Amino acid sequence: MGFRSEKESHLVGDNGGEDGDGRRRMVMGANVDGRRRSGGGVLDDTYFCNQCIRNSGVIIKKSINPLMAEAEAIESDQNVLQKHVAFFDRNNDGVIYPWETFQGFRAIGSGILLSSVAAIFINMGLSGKTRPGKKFPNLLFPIEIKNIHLAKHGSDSGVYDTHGRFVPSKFEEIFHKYAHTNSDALTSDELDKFIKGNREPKDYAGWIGGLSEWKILYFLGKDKDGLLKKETIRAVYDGSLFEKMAEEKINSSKKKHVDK
Ligand SMILES: [Ca+2]
Repeated sequence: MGFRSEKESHLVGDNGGEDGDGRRRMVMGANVDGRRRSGGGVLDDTYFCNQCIRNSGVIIKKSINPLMAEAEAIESDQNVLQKHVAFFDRNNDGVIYPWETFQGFRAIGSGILLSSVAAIFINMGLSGKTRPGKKFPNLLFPIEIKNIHLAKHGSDSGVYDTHGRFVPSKFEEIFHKYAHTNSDALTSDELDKFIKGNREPKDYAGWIGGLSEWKILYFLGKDKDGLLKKETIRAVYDGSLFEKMAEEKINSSKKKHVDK
């Protein structure tokens, strides 16, 4: 039993061939220092997402370049970002108005202040981006769900690709890089490092977007030990967490009513 060094892993894992499960892997051209070339250019390692798989006691690093991540995303659900926000479309008409954002936040247990601030900033911030070609802002600040991928900000994890599709390898990368205390959860400090690690230079709007989203998620989704679990984060990406939280809030209210 043993673990290969990262450099060895690159050499073993990135030159194509078969992985330990006998599946044929196709990898774009690789050179010996672990940096891959595509179309004659050298791409920085940060463009690649590494996924560790355990096999026979050996960790093999599978590196997936953007083209492979794209292919992976196509195979998965194509409307995950739309699903993520659909919970807030309270009347299912494809458009989210500020009062629906407010109602959605209240439904998952947020207070009136947070729900109000979220409704104002989210709708004012995203409405115009989801209405391409419209010269004048709609003062009701509607968010059109079909175009929600256009509102994706920078300095994020890359788990949604530019089309709003879920990229599993980028999701796994969060935990490989930052979940050191528990392999399937992030502590508050680890979450901060993750948020800072995503930042692109001078992308201040992206910094604010990422910080506020993840801090709100941590505030609402952490467990009693202060951990933001992998399954919670996974569920927020497809929006199923919101449905679950709303259900729990209703059940909690019913229980309080019965106990009185
Ligand atoms: Ca609506």
